Amino acid sequence: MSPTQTPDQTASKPAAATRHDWSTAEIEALLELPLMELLWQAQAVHREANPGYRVQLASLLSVKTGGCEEDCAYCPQSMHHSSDVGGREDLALQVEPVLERARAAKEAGAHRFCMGWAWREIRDGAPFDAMLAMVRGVRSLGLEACVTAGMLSDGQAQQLAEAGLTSYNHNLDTSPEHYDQIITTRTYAERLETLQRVRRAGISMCCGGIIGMGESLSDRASLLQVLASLEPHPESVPINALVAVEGTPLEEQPPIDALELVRMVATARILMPSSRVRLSAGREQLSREAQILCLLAGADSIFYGDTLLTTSNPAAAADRELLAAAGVTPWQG
Ligand code: SAM
Ligand code: DTB
Ligand code: SF4
Repeated sequence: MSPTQTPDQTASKPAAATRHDWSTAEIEALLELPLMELLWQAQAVHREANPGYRVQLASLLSVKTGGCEEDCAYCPQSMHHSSDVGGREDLALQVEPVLERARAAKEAGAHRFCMGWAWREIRDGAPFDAMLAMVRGVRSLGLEACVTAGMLSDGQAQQLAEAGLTSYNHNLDTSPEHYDQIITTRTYAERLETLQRVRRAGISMCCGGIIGMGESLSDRASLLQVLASLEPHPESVPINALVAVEGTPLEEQPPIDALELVRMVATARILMPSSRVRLSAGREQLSREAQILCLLAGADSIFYGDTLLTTSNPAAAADRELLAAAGVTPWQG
């Protein structure tokens, strides 16, 4: 970890007994537990790891939007899909407008500022230099900084660490078995290699996935098995429900039952006691009560602000009301 970084996890979190050897069968059994039993187990773990039930608010900004070479079936930003809005790069070289957004996010109560680039991989040059300046700027505001921008080299990871990057987001998205149904332009192994580069540079790892892409229960268990076998566990684990965007190959996917998301969150919490489990895309489709069940099941972070990357998210005021109704307190930036 670079000296300028803050750890993803707080000192108050106890080092709960963690395992990295969960089998897919054990995980599938957790996912299938009677809901009340699953929630009880998850709550016991969550309460020990996060006794104050604090929730992290992470704001998200798309710096480079669309025109991506990868063919991820869920993603509206792929150039392979008619949903693609084309390579909008208006912010990619403009550090100050991005920092303006970060300041506004902080003022609204965000604790982490996440920035996304619709790239297959980071390339050296002016946009990467701007990314480094954005990271330095976000950190100097006292916010955690997270970047998601595809694959990277060891040297680029090192430069991001030196700029003070808190966390790099790189999702595994689904199980190794289901992967080629979703993405054909890269492999699971490449994804894992990037994650190792992030780790080697001392940057926290943000890695999770999406449910609702036609995967089976055993695919969900298998994704969680890969995540839980990473040592240490990813410091943050985003659990997304597919936002089925028109023009993507998954546009016709039926919405998941909210309780499936509750089960996924609860199981992630049991497997990775000290990780931040982020209730991510798909919250707009959830009732207030379903979101509160996810918080009860162990989610301790949400995306905060009215847009994700290209799709919408609940309004900030609605989220403040949600947290107040649940009686949980956000981390202060
Ligand atoms: N290009 C980089 C990459 O793929 O790692 C960063 C940006 S990418 C949009 C970040 C993550 O957003 C994806 O890994 C995926 O998990 C999530 N995502 C993208 N589109 C989504 C959708 N329609 N529904 C839910 N999650 C989505
Ligand atoms: C993550 O797991 N989910 C966020 C963030 N990491 C980068 C992105 C969700 C994107 C949802 C679709 C969109 O807005 O384009
Ligand atoms: Fe590109 Fe990332 Fe979207 Fe895949 S998920 S198409 S890599 S922006």
